[in-house]
Parts: sequence; C-alpha cells; structure tokens
Amino acid sequence: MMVMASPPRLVIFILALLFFTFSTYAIEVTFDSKSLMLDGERKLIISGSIHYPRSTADMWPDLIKKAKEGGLNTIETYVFWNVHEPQHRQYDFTGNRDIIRFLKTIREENMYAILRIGPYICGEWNFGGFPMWLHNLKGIKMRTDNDIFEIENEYGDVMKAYGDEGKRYLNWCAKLVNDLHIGIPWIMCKQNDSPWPIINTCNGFYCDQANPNNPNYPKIWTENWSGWFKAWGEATPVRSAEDLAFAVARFFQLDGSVMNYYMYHGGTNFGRTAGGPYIATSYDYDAPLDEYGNLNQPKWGHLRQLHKVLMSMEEVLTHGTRKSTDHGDQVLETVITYHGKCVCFLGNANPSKDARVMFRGQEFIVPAWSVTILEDCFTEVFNTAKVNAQRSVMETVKNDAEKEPFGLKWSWRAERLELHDKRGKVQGVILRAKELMDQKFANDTSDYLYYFTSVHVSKHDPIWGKHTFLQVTGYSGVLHLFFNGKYIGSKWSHHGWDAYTLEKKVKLQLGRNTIVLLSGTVGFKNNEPSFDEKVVGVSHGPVKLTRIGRGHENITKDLSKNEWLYKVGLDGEKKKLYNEHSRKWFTRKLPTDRKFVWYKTTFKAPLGTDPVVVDLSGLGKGEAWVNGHSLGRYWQTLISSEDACSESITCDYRGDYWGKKDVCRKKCGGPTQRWYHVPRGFLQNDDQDNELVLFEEFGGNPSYVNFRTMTVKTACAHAYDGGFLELSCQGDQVFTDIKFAYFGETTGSCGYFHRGRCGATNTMRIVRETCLGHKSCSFNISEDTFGPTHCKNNIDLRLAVQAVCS
Ligand SMILES: *[C@@H]1O[C@H](CO)[C@@H](O)[C@H](O)[C@H]1NC(C)=O
Ligand SMILES: *[C@@H]1O[C@H](CO)[C@@H](O)[C@H](O)[C@H]1NC(C)=O
Ligand SMILES: *[C@@H]1O[C@H](CO)[C@@H](O)[C@H](O)[C@H]1NC(C)=O
Ligand SMILES: CC(=O)N[C@H]1CO[C@H](CO)[C@@H](O)[C@@H]1O
Repeated sequence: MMVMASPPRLVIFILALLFFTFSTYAIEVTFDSKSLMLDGERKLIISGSIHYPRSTADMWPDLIKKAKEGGLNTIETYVFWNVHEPQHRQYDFTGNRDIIRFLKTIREENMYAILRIGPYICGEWNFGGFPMWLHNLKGIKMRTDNDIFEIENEYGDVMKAYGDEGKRYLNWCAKLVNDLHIGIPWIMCKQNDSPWPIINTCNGFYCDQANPNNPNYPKIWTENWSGWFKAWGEATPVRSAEDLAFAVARFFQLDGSVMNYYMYHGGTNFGRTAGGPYIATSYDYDAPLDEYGNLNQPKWGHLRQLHKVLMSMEEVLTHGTRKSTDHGDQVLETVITYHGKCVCFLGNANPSKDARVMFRGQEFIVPAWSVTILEDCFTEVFNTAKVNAQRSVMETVKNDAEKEPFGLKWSWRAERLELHDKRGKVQGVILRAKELMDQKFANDTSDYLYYFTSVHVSKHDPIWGKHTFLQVTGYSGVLHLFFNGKYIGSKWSHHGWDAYTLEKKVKLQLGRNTIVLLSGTVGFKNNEPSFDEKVVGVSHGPVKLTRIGRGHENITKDLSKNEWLYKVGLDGEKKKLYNEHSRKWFTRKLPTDRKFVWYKTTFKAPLGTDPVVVDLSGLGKGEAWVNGHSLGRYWQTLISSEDACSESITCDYRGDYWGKKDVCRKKCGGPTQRWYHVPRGFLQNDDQDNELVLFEEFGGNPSYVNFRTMTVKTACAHAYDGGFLELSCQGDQVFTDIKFAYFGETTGSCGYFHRGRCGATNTMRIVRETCLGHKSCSFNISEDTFGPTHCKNNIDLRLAVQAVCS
C-alpha cells in the first residue's frame, strides 16, 4: 500500500533559472512560447536534479560527469536554507554545503544550472528547508503575507488555504523578484495563476497535458518524478525505464522544451536532514543514478539514448511548427517541420493495446504506452518501450580489507538517561512551564526532548489505589515513558504524523511520584498547508493518571497543566560520543536487546573505488556515525507490509505510474532499508582504522553489522534488432563469464532467458570473444554481427545476454 497520504511531492513556486556559461561571462536568458533562448539561441533543456547536501563534495564531479554522459545539459538543485543557517546568523558553507563549489563543478562540465532558491523547499527535506529557529521568531507567520517572513517557493498547491493573504503574498513575491532585474526568467511551479512574466510550470509523473497560462511562455516541466522516495515502514518504489521514457517523449512531442528529472541522483539524507516525518535515510528515488552514484541500469542507458535522439533534433523541436493528428484509441501522430526538415512522433497512450499505425505509406507497430520517434518522419530511431540498455544487477561484496568481516570487535556505553534524582531534581533544564510544549520550541538541535513532572499522592487522593494507569498522547514520532525512575514502555506513531496513546499500569507510591517522557522526532513535516504549525511531541497531551473505580467508573487526574520541566538532547550527544576518544568504553558483556546503548567498533576501508555500505541488520532504531560523520537515522524494526509488492519478477510498465503501480514496489515484508551509504569521503585511506558509532534507541544486536561494497555482478540485456548494445562492468571489474547469449527468438528476463525456435548459433562464441576480459563491450544488433537466424519475418529478433562481472 502507498502510505504517504499527504499529496505527493507537492508544489513549487519561485525558482530562478541561473545559467552559467563556459566562460566567466554571463549570458542573457530569454524565452518565448517555443523555448528558452540563451544569447538568442534556442535550446532544449534536459536537466536533472542533484541535491548537493545529499552527497559528498568528492562525489560531485563523478555524479555530474555521469549526468552529462547520460545526455543532460543542465543540473538543477534547491538551495537548502537550514543547512546553511542552522542557528540564527551562523552560516555554514563548508564540505557538502559548499554550493559555490557545486555550481563550479557543473560549469567545469560545461553544463547549465537551474537554481531553486526556496526558501521553502519540499523535497522530503526536514521542515521544508526552513531552519527551526525561524518558526520560533516572535510574530512570524510562515508562508503568507507577514512582515517577518519574506520570500516564498512551491506555493501553488497550498495558496488557497491561506485565502486572500495568500494571493496578495504571491503578487508581492512576483513583484519583488521582477524588480531585481537579474536578466534571467523566473518560474513558478504548479502556479497556474502566476503573474506575467513569471512562467508557470508543471510537476508530476506526466506533464504532456499541462500547458502554461500564457501563450508566450515555453512549456516547462520542472519536476519529472523519475521514481519515488522511501519512508520508514514502506517497501521500495520502482518506476520503470519504459514508463519514464514514455513520459519524457510525450512531453517533447506535445510542445515541451524544458524538462527536469526529479531526481537524477537522489542520494542520502545524512544526519537528521530527512523530512516527512518518517522519510528514510536512503533517498535513492529509483533515479537514473542510484543512491551511491552508480548507473541505475537500464534506466540511465535507456534515457541516454532518448536524450541523444532528442538533442539530435534540437533545431526542429525548438523552432518547428507542430501538427498533430488523432488516430483514435489514444494514438496521436505529431509532425514537426522546420525549413524543409521534419521530425515525427507516434504516441500510443493506450495502456493495454499495441497500435498499428499507417503513416506515410509505412506501417509502424507502436506498443501500448509508448512513443516512437521517426528521425526524418520516416526512419524509426527510438521507441520508449524497447529497451536496448543493459540491466545491471547490483550486489554487495564483502570487505576485502577485513580479515574477519563478521568479526568486528565492539565496545559499548549506556546512555546516561536523565531521570529525577532522589530529591526529585533534574539537571540541564532549559524551560519550566505549566503546559505541555510542542517539541519545535527546542529549535531541533536534537531528535530528543525530555519532559519531566511529578505528582504528590496521599492516602485520601481519589487516584490512590492498585489499578492506576498512566496515559500519554503524543504526535508524530517516538515516545519512551519512565515512572518513578523505571522505564515502563514505548510507543510510536504509525506513519509519522498520526497521534498515538501510550497507556501503562503504574505502581503509585505515597508522596512524590516522578514521570519522565522522552520524546523523539524522526524528521519534521515538509509539506501541506501550514505544515510548520503541525503538532510534534507530547504538546496537547493529554497526560493523565486514571484509576478504575469499584463500579468501573474512572477517576482521572489530568497532568497536562502540571509544572513541566524540559531538557533537550541525549547525554551522549552532548559528550559527542560519536567522535571522541577520551572516554571509557566497555568491551566485556556486550549488551544486546537493550535500549539506549551506544556501540562502537573500528574497521578498515574496503579496497578499490566501489561505493561502501554498512549492513545494519539486527539493530532496532537509532543513528549511525562513521569517523564523526552521521550516516543518518536507521530503523530496522519497522517492517513494510507483505502485500504491497508484485508477485511477478517484472512489473508492467503500462498505464499511469501513480496509484495502481504499487505492484512495482520491491522488498515488501522487510526493513525499509538494510544498507546505509558510507561515502568514501568519510573514510580514512589506506590501512588506518575507521570508527563506527551507533546510538541504539530500541535495542538490537550489533554482531551482524558488516561493511561491504556495492557493485555490478550481473549485466543482462534483451535488446532489439537494429539497436546498439553496450555492456559494462563497474570499477575495475571485467567480464569473466557469459551465462547466456542468443540472437533470434528469445523470451524471458534476466536470469531466466530462453531460446526460441530460431536464432544465430554463433551468438555465444561472438559475445565471449568480444566481452571476456574486458570492462565493456558493444554490438550492433543484427544478423551482420551474429550471422543468419533463419527466423521468419514475423518474429521479433532480440539479443538476450547474461554476463558475469568480477
Ligand atoms: C529558538 O530560537 C529562537 C529564535 O532564534 C530563540 O528566540 C529561542 O530562544 C530558541 N529556543 C531555544 C530553546 O534555544
Ligand atoms: C476506564 O479507563 C480504562 C483504561 O483506560 C478504559 O479501558 C475504560 O474504557 C475506561 N472506562 C470508562 C467507563 O470510561
Ligand atoms: C556499428 O555500426 C556503425 C555504423 O553502421 C559503425 O560505425 C560502428 O563501428 C559499429 N559498431 C560496432 C561495435 O560494431
Ligand atoms: C501525481 C501528480 O501530481 N500527477 C500530476 C502529473 O501531471 C499531470 C498533468 O499536469 C496532472 O494531471 C497529475 O495530477
């Protein structure tokens, strides 16, 4: 089941298009209905989102290079306010927050950049990119006509909820940015009423049917959702290469000229940057580049071929005149002509029926839910449903630098929980209030906030008795409960945003009884109207003691207006246990299944250049650090439901991706994430020891933890006659075996290919000769290459290959 009930990735609003030239000189960016123009020259913009804080600075050159090789000419990113100004007036542009270095890296590849300046950003990013201190400024009302709050972004979908003030504010924003005269166009996503000259643009899985609100605007697709994000307790979403290519080809068929993949590289929500709440640490997004920066094949390669075809037609697509003819049954032909040149698209949006289209005297078979592109309105050069790119099967490989991969030696320390002392006192209190506070008041410097109170009970008190319960209602996150110095229970919100009530029987004592609530957030909300005002923590409560009376009537004492004391964060966080070497850690009696424990171990970095991951199986919930860098939160015990995945190995790409395409999900019935990215930039080189520290909140066993690398072990293809196939291994690996190779009639899929009745008998020998011992190899797929197949004319000739890399 799809779990995010909140609207998908919402919205957008103002975004500046900032184009960097190859030289240091700026260029002028203008537009009309057909395209953007850079210094007067029409351009197709094929862009992809890569968010700089979701990778490390040393990964940027490779990611951007792979994006360029993948056929993009532009990289898009948000600007993340809360990473740059975590505390009021304290700025940070170091490490992976160095946006200028990121933009320079883009320029070094001779690519353009689109900058979405925010300040609000949706992006499954903590609190929509707003620093929490902003919310706590006196008199502020966010995202509306309010003097303290300034500028806006991604507003279209939520504006209505702000009434007239919302509209006034929208116009104020538009005027503000226009008055800056910076020489580049401004755009607002999903803002159908954007005021001139701010271009409204579309976000979605498909944007072919969306049109700008002014005939003089180009058609821009700012967020083409290349996949989807993961949340704790959910399975892994998958969007097929065929469907994504279909959406892109349709968009360019129907007047599109600027398109951006959201995401091209999703990356990782390091530290506590994930929003949601309950957005997972991996932000892989099933994007063309995977979380670690590997090619996600066949998506990357299939789209690359499409981009090459589109770019080869740039002149006609950006200048030409379009004429579309409806063939019925959702089949649409579009002819685009310019100065005697011609490009044609045959689109079949029927989700189940292949189409035979007669076009200029030729018959074309256009598979269901696909687009065929004809280079000169005659030769088919691409069909979105025919994937010629390799399918890579990623596998983890054990750490060759460790002699005993499962023999990590652990030491540990218990978290020093803050409970009342004998006299009822607590240390480190930052606030006393006669109310239950929303956790946001603490400015989000830690996931954890303590709430303390105490109750005096006398013999005559109506709640004094044996059958007394403590009930606490919390919102959005995790709660641990302590009574009279003892842990009595935990509970958490199901999806992250819902309320939950924890009820536990307690043993009252005469005199003082102490109550401690330890509330933990798992990312703050990042979307929907007034998301910044949603309750977090034990806020409204109530917190009450209830005794069940003799006649089963309940006697209740509401503690919500008691005096409450507040303390932020864990003791281990304050002592920086994730990055210090002076304190004592224990090596004996390693505890397992114990709450609130810190674990530490050392390991050697795996050799080579393949991405490094750590397997956190066996643990509960918490946060992990390597050499002081946070890898993010982990949550191994929140299991996704069994029934959200398809039974079959392949998922049908046909039909609208959203909603019913839940069948494409993977990894149901297990933890949402098993492998956590350890960027090589966090590791010490050579033979030096690296340190892994875990804070385990729920209880688990670290003995299963191990480090691995992620690489391509199997490369498969099922490519079409007339196409071109390139097979590659990753890093330093080469092809060492060919398990299957046949050109002719072939069926099945990777790992399960079968020969049909006819085919070229030399295929295996030719593939072996070409590929074995090489990092990559390529073929023109035809009888010229593999020899005669003796297949009848009505058989689709395909090359099926399964190769092994090592
Ligand atoms: C949170 O930030 C606000 C605004 O900067 C500040 O006034 C307030 O004192 C901070 N609260 C805490 C608990 O640090
Ligand atoms: C009394 O409280 C108990 C424990 O919360 C609850 O299960 C029960 O429904 C309550 N009874 C009444 C009559 O409200
Ligand atoms: C594929 O064919 C093209 C032209 O037909 C040729 O230039 C190219 O070298 C061939 N590639 C391979 C790998 O055979
Ligand atoms: C999920 C979503 O927002 N889909 C949208 C994608 O774009 C099309 C066309 O603009 C909309 O109709 C969909 O609602």
